[in-house]
Amino acid sequence: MAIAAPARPAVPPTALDVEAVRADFPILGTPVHGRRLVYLDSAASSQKPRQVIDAERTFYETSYANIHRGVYELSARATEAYDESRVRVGRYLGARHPHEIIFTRGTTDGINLVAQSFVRPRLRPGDEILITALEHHSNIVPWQLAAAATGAVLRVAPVSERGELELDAFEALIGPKTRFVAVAHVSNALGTVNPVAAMIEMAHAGGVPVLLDGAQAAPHLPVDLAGLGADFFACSAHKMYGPTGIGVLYGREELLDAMPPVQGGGDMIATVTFEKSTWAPLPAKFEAGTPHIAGAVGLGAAVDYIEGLGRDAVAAHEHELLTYATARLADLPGVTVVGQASEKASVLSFTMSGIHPHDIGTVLDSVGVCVRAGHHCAQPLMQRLGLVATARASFAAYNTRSDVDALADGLERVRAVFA
Ligand code: 7TS
Repeated sequence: MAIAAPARPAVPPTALDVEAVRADFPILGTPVHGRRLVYLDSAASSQKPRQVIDAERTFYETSYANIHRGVYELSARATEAYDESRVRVGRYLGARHPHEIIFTRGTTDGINLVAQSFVRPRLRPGDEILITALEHHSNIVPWQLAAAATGAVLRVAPVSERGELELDAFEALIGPKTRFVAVAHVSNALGTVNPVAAMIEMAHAGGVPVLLDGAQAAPHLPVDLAGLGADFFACSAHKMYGPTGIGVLYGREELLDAMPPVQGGGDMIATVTFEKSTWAPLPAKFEAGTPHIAGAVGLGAAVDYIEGLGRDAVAAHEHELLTYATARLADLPGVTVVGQASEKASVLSFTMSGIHPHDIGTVLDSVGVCVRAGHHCAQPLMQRLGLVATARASFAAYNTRSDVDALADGLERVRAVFA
């Protein structure tokens, strides 16, 4: 859920039973440096609940075989589990059809697939690809590669000091040469939630298709892709309580149907001769080779897990934590919150005067608090804000107010160490 500008709140009721949620995550019982683990780096990767770990283990123990290998019962069971996950993920993201869900290695893989298969063949010298100033490198570099190969140009919509997209400037950059728009739904570095519905409408008014980088949206916000009218959406299971090595590319059926495969191999063909091959229908066309079968099963369990908690309850809980954390950090001398968008999700970036973010991260680690420090794979955004790096706390369903208190106490210690 997007949130309004934070103020110190009263303790609100939450529909989420956080202690029950925490009990689902075995790793949270593991001490770090002899301290209780306070994991505040879920934007980089979330921890995994027993339900996901068990789903993968049970799959390997009872149903594992290669898929689409037909005649024997075990392969049929594995195939069914794999296909069933696609149905669940499609429902979770609001796809019209399960075959609009392509299993990939993750967000990066999905964006590169669209860049190579959909965008690059459509680019001529002087054509434009429009992104924004707050993109992750995964939503910058694939477009630079496509532009370099074709003579196209990358255009960048500006963001304000507060870390909000300048929507008028974005709209003004959509012109007759714009061939594609690619934007983060939620910024990983600042937590800004972009007004993607309006952005898609603006792009479509100019006849331009839109890809949403959904890496930080899929775990935290209700996402309805058919309702939004997004043309493509990419996300990663590992940020959604699921396994590493698997993600999803959603594409509208008509677009995916018209796109050539980028990898050739087993499973993606209809017929092969030495003269010519023809392609399997969606989604197999884009899933060459043996896929991450157990990963897909784990991802299916992960979306079931989030839906079991209730997506609105999770979003409300994270909203409350972000509001509380923003207020706690505002009380600490020398701490500046970076990114003050009116709509934010689950990410709190900050700096401390005179102390490098890596030093903040190292001292916090010594007291069991995990945060990310660095440019967050968003170097152009850091440059825009006149920074080299920030420290970043990010929240998930298993975090609590006492995690935020541990962060604030840890920052007092950082101050004392460097005083
Ligand atoms: N896009 C966004 C918005 C992201 O946050 C990330 C990963 C990616 C793309 C790439 O995802 P991947 O799964 O393909 O690697 N973001 C982060 C982060 O914020 N810290 O570590 C990884």
